Amino acid sequence: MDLRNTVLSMDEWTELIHRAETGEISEPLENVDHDNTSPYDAIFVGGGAGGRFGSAYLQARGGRQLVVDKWPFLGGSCPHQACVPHHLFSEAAREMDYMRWNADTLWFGEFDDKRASIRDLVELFKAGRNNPHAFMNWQSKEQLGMEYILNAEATVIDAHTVEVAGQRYTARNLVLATGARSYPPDIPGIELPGVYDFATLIEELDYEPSRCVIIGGSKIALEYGSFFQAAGCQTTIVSRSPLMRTHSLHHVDEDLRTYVVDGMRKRGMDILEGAHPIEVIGNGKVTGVRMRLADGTEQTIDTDFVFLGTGERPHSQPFVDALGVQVDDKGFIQVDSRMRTSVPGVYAIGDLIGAPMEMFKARKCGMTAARNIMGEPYEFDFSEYPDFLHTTYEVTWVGLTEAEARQRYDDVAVIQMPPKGIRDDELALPCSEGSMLYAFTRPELTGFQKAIYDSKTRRLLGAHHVGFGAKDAFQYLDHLIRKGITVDEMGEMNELFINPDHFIQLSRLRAGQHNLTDL
Ligand code: KPC
Repeated sequence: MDLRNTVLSMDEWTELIHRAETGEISEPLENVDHDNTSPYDAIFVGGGAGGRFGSAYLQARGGRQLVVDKWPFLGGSCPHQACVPHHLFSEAAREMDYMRWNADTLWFGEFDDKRASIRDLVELFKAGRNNPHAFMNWQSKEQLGMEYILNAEATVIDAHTVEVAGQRYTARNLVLATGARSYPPDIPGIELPGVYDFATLIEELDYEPSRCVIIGGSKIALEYGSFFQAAGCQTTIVSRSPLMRTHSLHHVDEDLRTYVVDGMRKRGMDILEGAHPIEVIGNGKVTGVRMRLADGTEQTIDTDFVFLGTGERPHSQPFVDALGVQVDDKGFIQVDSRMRTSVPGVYAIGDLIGAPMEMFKARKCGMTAARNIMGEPYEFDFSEYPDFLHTTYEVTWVGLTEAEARQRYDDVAVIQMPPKGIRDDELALPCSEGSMLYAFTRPELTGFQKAIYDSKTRRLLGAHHVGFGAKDAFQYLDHLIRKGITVDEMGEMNELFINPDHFIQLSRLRAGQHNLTDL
C-alpha cells in the first residue's frame, strides 16, 4: 500500500494498523520516495526505538534513510509488548498497593480482590496500544520525514542490500536493529501452555492466573512479580542469584536492595534466592514447578501460571549467515563505541548488541550510528548509566553505591533517610511525593533515600532512591553527577517540595560544612 501522498489521521492509522495485525491487510505499508534517485545513506533493519531515532537523526543531518519493520508500526516492542505495558502494570501495582494498605480507612473502601484482574489490565492495554503505534507512524512520516516500509520483513542480502517483499533496496550502510527476545531456561516442561514471558503475556493470556511462579531474578521478574502480587495473585520468585544482584544490574546499594526486597516480602511475595528450577510440571497445562532450594532440598509449588524473568537473547543468526558479523557467545552482535560491527558499512544497535536492554541506550545507539554514517565521528559509552526498576515503588539509582565509594575514596560522607541507626518503622520520613499518607499511617512504607559524597572534593558520587516521582529527577541528577556537582551546589538548588527527594534539603543541611560528615 503506497502511503506516500496520503496523510492519514490518527484514527485512520489506528484502523490500518489493526487491519494489518489481524491479517486483513498483508501487503507492505510503504512511505518510500520512489522519485528520489539519490542513494540511501542507511537502511535500518528494524524500526524500534533504535531504528526510529537513528532514522530521525540521519534525516536531521540531511541524509536519506529507509527503515523497515515486520510490524505495521514503528516504535518496536516498547509500545507493543515491553516498556509501555510494563509502565501501565507498574502504575497499576502502585495504585493497588496503595488501595490495599489504606483499605477501609479515611475515604478508602474495602479492597475487592476480584476486581484486581491481571487479564483485565492486559486486555485494556491491548485495546489501546494501537493509538501510540498510530502516532509513531504519523510522527515519523509527517513530522520527521522518514521513509519506511512496515508490515514486511527485511532480508539482508549483503552489506549494502536488503530485500523487502520481493524488491531490493541498496544503501551505503546497513544498521541492524532487530532487538532481542526472551530466553527460556532449558528445563523440561518449559514449552507447556501456562508458561509466559513479557511478550506472550500480552498476546496470549486467556485466563486469570490464581498463583504465579516466576523463574529468574531479572528486572522483569521483580517488576511483573510485584504487579501480579498486587493484583492478588500469590507470587513466588525462584532466582539463582540474590535479587538485584544479577549480572544485568550494577551499582545497587545494599541498603536500597534490602529495603526493596524486604518490601516485596512485606507484601506477601515468596522470594527463593539460590534456588534452581528443575522442571515445569503439567499435563497439557502448567500445574506446578519443581525446584531445588538453596539448602539442596527439592520443593514443588503448585501453580497455574509460570512467568519467565531469565533474560533475553538476540535473533542475530540471519546476520551472521548473510554477513558474517562477529557475535559474542550469547549471539549479541559485537560493536565498537561507534556501533560499527566487524563488517565495514554495517552497524548494529539496541538490544541486538546486548545489555543494558534500555530505551535510552537503543535510542542513543541509533543516533550514534547515524552521526557516524553522516561523517561525524561520535562515540557512545553506555557502561555507566542511571537505572531504575519498579516494584510497587520506583526504585532509582545512579553513580556509586556506598560500598563502591568506600573502596575508591578515603573519606566518604553519606546522607540518608532514615539516617543510619534509625529503624524505618520508627521514623515517618522520608515523607515525600506519594508517601505523605504513609508518613502518618505506616512510616516503614515511606521509602528510602541515600546520597553519597566524596568529602575531599565534596562531589556527589551516587544517589539511591526508593519512593515515588524520582525517575525524572534522576535523569538530570545523572547529568549533574557527570558534571561534578558538589554538596554545596546541591544546596543551591530550588526545591519544589518540602522534602524533595531529600537530596536537596539534606545536602543543604551539610552545604558549607568544612569537614563534610554523615547525616
Ligand atoms: C508511547 C511512547 O512514547 C513509548 S514508545 C517509544 C518508541 S520510540 O519513540 O520509537 O522510542
